[in-house]
Amino acid sequence: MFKIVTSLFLTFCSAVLFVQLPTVVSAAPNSSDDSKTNTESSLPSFTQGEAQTAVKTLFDWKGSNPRTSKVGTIKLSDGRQWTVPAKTHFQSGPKAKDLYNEANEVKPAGLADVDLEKVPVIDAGGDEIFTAYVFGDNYFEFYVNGKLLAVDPVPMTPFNSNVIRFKAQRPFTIGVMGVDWEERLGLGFEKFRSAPFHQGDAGLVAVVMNAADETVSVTDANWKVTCPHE
Ligand SMILES: [Ca+2]
Repeated sequence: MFKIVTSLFLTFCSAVLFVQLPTVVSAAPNSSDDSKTNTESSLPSFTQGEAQTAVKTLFDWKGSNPRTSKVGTIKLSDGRQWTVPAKTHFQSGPKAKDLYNEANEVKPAGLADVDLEKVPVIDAGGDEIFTAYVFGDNYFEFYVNGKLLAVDPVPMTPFNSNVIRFKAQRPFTIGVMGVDWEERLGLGFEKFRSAPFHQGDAGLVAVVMNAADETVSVTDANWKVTCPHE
């Protein structure tokens, strides 16, 4: 898949990306304790073997390129435990509306075929309307000022994209948690063609437009990224 955020090549971890719009002063969404994140990410952590599977099929896709979307846990050598591939809000969070999703037979030929007026506007605290187009390989959660607005409705396959409309007051911070799903839980590998242990990869691209259809933000080198596990 395409990747325009070069710092987001993931194997067995999730990542949180966030961007501060030009006049934004607030911190990264969902990471109010940045010092803890930075401290933990600077320390090595060790696991051995595959994780224990807790959820065998988070999303059942029977079309082309079906994947398992498993979730599990693995213990670290220091006694802590991680949820792998990541702790998400997939089961509890509001699902983002489909921009393109084979699983729901939503397959527009282009934006001209997308009726944005049917996409509800989520209140993120403000009056200005924005539209975000998001593609995550494989999964994303979209935040504004730390509030979860929507989650990717497809954790692994089929590859899909979404559109999210929201009202906000500038300045605000956009945050996206991206997860590259894995099939060899805890190892970062997936099954790919004939390879049972194929190294995973990841990518995420998002574009945010204002009501005048002008680009407000696009995932680029201005976005910051951290790679937490919990
Ligand atoms: Ca997805």
